[in-house]
Amino acid sequence: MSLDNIFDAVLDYDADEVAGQVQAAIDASEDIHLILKSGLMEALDDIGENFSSGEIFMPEMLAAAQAVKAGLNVLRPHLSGGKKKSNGTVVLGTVRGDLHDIGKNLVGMVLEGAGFEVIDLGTNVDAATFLDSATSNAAKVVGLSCLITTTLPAMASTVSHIKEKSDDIMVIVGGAPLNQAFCDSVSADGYSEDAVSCVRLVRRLLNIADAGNTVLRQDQQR
Ligand code: B1M
Repeated sequence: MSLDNIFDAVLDYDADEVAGQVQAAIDASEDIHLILKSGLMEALDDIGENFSSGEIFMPEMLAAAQAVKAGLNVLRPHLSGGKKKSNGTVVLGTVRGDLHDIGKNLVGMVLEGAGFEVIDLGTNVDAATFLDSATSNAAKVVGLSCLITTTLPAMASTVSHIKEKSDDIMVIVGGAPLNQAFCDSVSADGYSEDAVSCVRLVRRLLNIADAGNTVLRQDQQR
């Protein structure tokens, strides 16, 4: 079954095989959400567990991330779609000290699919760079991602820097170590737990009706 093949190829750190298996799954009309969740993300969870238990080390974790990225590149057109970009601009990045970007990239793809212009600043981004980009691009929303608990303070200081300097920019946060309580404690404008709910959050903040896109529709069917 092709989802198992995707999962196995990530655990084999074989980027070409992952890309080929994702394409095969798309060609077989497999649900995009399942390809993402059961194929790519569950494999990364396994990798994380193997890292925690000392079975694998950084090079393997990095190779798995690269394999997943190869799969995401194949999925990208199906996630970001061909919608006209007219819903506004979102500046996105992973906070200072944090190099994880797969979740942030996914959020960006799905936001693009929902019609937002996404300015992706990459990883290890400092507070001033977020603010400068939002100001110069007239973005109303800045999205901060982080994956390790040690970068939660950077998340907090980035939110407060942007809030101190601007009354107009809304700052939203996300990433595995976060929750709504953290969001409230740093006075961010919103938290979402995954890419699909991030689109809903941004739409709500910008008062945009929930028109839905492919990924959102699949999510609503679950
Ligand atoms: Co890292 N790493 N890593 N790692 N890594 C984790 C996060 C870890 C849980 C693994 C483990 O120990 N089990 C652990 C963190 C533990 C902790 O914080 N307490 C960890 C560690 C410790 C580290 C290092 C410190 C290891 C070391 O050096 N000894 C190091 C840190 C480097 C640094 O950042 N300074 C490190 C490095 C790396 C690699 C570079 C090798 C690689 C990242 C490559 C890359 O991203 N380009 C890597 C990887 C791959 C992982 C795991 C295996 C996978 C992460 C991932 O991409 N998940 C991870 C274990 C795991 O997660 N199971 C692990 C898939 C991704 C889609 O999920 O990012 O959560 P996620 O995104 C989700 C949501 O969180 C949400 O939407 C996405 C889904 O739709 N979301 C948002 C994310 N951002 C959002 C923003 C939003 C809204 C929602 O609004 C703006």
